[in-house]
Amino acid sequence: MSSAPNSEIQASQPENKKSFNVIIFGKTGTGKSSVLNMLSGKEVVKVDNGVHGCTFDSAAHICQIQQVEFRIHDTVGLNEDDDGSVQHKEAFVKLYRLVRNLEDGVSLLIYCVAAGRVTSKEVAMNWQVFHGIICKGEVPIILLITNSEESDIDQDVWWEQTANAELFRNCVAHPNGVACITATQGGRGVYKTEYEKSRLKVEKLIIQHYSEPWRLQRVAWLANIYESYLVAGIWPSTRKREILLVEAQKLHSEGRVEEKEARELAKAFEEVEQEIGNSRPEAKKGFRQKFAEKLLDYRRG
Ligand SMILES: Nc1nc2c(ncn2[C@@H]2O[C@H](COP(=O)(O)OP(=O)(O)OP(=O)(O)O)[C@@H](O)[C@H]2O)c(=O)[nH]1
Ligand SMILES: [Mg+2]
Repeated sequence: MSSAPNSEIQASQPENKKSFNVIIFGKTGTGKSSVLNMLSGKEVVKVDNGVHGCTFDSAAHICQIQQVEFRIHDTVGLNEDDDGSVQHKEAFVKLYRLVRNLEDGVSLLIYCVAAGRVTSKEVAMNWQVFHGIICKGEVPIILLITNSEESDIDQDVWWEQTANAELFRNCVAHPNGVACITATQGGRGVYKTEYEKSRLKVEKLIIQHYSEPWRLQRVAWLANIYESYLVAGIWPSTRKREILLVEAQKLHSEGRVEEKEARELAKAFEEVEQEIGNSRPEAKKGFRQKFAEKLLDYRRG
């Protein structure tokens, strides 16, 4: 659905017409699906009040904003309190698959949190997972604070309030843009006005911050994923090996690496993982560097 033209928006738009991938992420129930519906102009995905999560698979819908086409992906919520559960692992694997399959790259991430309910643990985990897996600082992230309709303060003052900004700063989470929004029209449309304003705010942020698609080389990306979960400590070892093997095989079958290199890749990963698997988070952050060195050693014979 096209939005009304907004003269305030100054955006440099890439010339040729293509769609840009945008991924919405955040904890369960923070309004991710509602944001997608809001941008679509109709209910394209189900929203729910349930505490156990409503979206179980990612879904993508095309939204037209200011003549630019975006493919917006709704995702499964990652929750800090069921760390290690089957549900959590499955959610993680689904996100991993989604990103891996986006061959045409990612242009923007949208992080949803609910006003008044956001915790530092939630921010730390979600930010780390997405920042670590997907972009390593390369893909812009906008932060949407949903459920803002009840707040007495001027909506965008929320971010300026020390406690909130500090919560994000402490998690080393620096969004490129922030908006407080209402992502539901409410019963009998009580929030219709806030909802309409919110849609314009989100559209404006998307147009201002989306970038040319960013793709990570598979090998480097695999190292990123490893580093992220090592630091966050949220991936079970059997799953790690499974994914590592599948990825190494895929790289080989796609002709991106030689068979020898695929074997070296798997071996280097395993060795570095054993070396630093039980060490402290700071040491784990050196995973990619160690991995690169190890791989070089193998290549030198
Ligand atoms: N009051 C209020 N309710 C909202 C807002 N955004 C979403 N909701 C409601 O919150 C509930 C959860 O919204 P969803 O969009 O399903 O949240 P989600 O993040 O997709 O949830 P999962 O798919 O379970 O991860 C629904 O009942 C929405 O109507 C908002 O800004 N204000
Ligand atoms: Mg959902």
